[in-house]
Amino acid sequence: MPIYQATASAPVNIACIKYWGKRDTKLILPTNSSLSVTLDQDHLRSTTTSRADPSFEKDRLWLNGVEEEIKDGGRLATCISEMKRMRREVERQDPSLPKLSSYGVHICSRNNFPTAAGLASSASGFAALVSSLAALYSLPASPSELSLIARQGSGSACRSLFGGFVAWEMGSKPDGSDSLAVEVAPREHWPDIHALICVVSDDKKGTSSTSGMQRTVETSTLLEHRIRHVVPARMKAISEAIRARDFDAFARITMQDSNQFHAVALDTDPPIFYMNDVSRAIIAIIVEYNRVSVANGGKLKAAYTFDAGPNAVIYAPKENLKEIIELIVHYFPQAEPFKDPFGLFGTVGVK
Ligand code: 2P0
Repeated sequence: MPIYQATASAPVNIACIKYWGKRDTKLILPTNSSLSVTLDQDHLRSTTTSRADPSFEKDRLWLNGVEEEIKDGGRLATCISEMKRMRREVERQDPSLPKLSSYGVHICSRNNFPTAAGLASSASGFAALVSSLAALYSLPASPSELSLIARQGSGSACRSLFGGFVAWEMGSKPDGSDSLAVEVAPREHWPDIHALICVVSDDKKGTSSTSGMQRTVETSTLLEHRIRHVVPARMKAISEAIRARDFDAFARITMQDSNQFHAVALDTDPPIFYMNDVSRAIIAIIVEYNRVSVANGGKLKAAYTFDAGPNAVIYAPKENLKEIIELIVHYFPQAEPFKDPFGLFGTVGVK
């Protein structure tokens, strides 16, 4: 009996223009476009193996060794059934192919970063899941086509189908067929940009992104302004900054958009607070670091951004990273770069 099995991996991505809000919660269609950088370090990835076999009675999935329930109509079930639908189409066109779409599939996924890093794993997880099924089923699908499916697992996952600088275009069609990820620039276009992740807390976050963003959609008046009048111009401006490798503009927009995302979280009823005192201290350090540079006739040297939790991600040209880590260690003497599995220029714990 032949073995039908494939393995794929996908990295974490961190948004510069934040996704926050859905116009369709079932199809996961966003209220605004977003843009992220896919982190290319080997140590921040999900790796997923899928196997199809006629003896498998049902689809099953293990995450970090623990079996997860695949609920009917849930996000996992949707992604798996969409991939099987694409496989059926391939089998219809070439009837000599084995009917893998009718077999059960067993999926085993692992994150190589500790949950303690407090990083969202749904983005890399669903991207790796969709990539491994695409390989198993030998689908002739582009990353953008696969992003349509990963999006239905978790919105931000659609951006992890590409490396480098990636936009998730919100689209306008009710069926979501134009709400997909596109490459703005490959990683090699701007290899000088690095990301430093400051682990402020590894607690599970108080308000999940999924429920938090819908509360914002229902109650925030600021969100409407952001969607209509702010994000479209920012998407354009940051894409241009990336193409021109203009770190000053990239940094300014990234920090502005992180600030506005946290402002709409605060504008939610009841309010959502994702940052804590350590997060705000990191903002102060970066603001001052940039102020001194500009006061001396220089440009911005670093950009902070925060997702739905207190951990900071600092984007900076490589030449500034050592200085930034030294600054953080100076203000947080207990901070210690994780030695394993993170290298010095990867993650620093500032708890
Ligand atoms: C982002 N975040 O663009 C934003 C910034 C958090 C803050 O995408 O409901 O886990 O699974 O689509 O993708 C978090 O939202 O939410 C997120 P679902 P997801 O990265």
